Amino acid sequence: MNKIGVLVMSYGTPESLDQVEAYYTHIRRGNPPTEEQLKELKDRYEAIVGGVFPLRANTDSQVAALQETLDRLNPDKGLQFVCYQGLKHARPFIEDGVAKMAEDGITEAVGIVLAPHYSVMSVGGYIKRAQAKAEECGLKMKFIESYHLHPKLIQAFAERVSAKLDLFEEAGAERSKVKVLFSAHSLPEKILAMGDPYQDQLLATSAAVAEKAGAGSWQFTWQSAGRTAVPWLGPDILDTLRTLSQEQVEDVLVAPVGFVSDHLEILYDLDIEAKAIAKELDIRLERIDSLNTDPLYMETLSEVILNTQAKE
Ligand code: FEC
Repeated sequence: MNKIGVLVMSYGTPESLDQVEAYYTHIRRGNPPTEEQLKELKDRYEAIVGGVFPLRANTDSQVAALQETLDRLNPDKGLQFVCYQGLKHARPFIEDGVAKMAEDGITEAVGIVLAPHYSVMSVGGYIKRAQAKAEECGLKMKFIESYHLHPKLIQAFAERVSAKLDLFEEAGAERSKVKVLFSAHSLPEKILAMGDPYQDQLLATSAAVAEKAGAGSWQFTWQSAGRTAVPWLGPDILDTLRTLSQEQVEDVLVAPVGFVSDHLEILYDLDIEAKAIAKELDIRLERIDSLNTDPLYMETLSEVILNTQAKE
């Protein structure tokens, strides 16, 4: 049977607290963090890790669920799609995943990132590394750059927004007055001058989800900006909450559409940090559930992967 490799790429996370330093050093392109920076990051992990680092387990589950969905949806029974993991900042690294495919005799593969929106600084970086390794291994690879408006992805996010709006209503809030705050990981501001599509794609996803979910009032905000000297895209969610409080907004639903699973940037930056600020401001802040292995998300990924073959 003909096999097509699927390189499923994700951010990666440490597997234990003593791996945090190496992980952080990798994110910082080989520059080790200061003691203070390391402690600050370890403290954040300690606040969310219940024995296992959530992103580790979630990426495993997503890849397993994607494999099952591909097996089910693939109409060509003479062709098998085989998933491999390739992580940006932890093992198995992107290069390890590509090398493993080559070792297993795979000659053609598709690369996809567990992040729906393209930026040269995010998905572009994953693709560049996978492509370089694929060339070295003599593997032919195609890449999916974004899937931010796939109808099933929009449906999955919209169902989550709508379910949480129902809860606000049950608690006595006026549905149309709940502010839906779409969010995504910030990036350095310089991407705008580079004509990067990241911001526009995120706004397009937000508008489509808001429309489908019938959200009366929504806006977009950034979150999780890096701790570096360069300016990052804003406003940050913490500032946005302060502004909303001044505008007498009492109910806020955050929908982090730039992320697809539970991890530090959701479980700490939103569930702990943003919630604490909201509490101070007397705002009721809720968050939509993450997609994780939502069948609609798995079908989104499968359909875009299968489509790469149909176009030939
Ligand atoms: O749960 C976990 O262990 C990992 C959570 C995690 C995800 C994630 C996703 C994205 N990042 C993106 C961009 C940057 C840029 C820098 C940067 C730094 C960090 C640090 C940690 C971290 N990121 Fe991350 N990111 C996650 C975790 N990220 C930890 C280092 C400490 C800190 O700044 O908080 C800055 C690098 C530099 O110093 O130059 C840029 C983007 C995404 C969303 C797309 C994707 O998933 O790839 C963009 C999850």
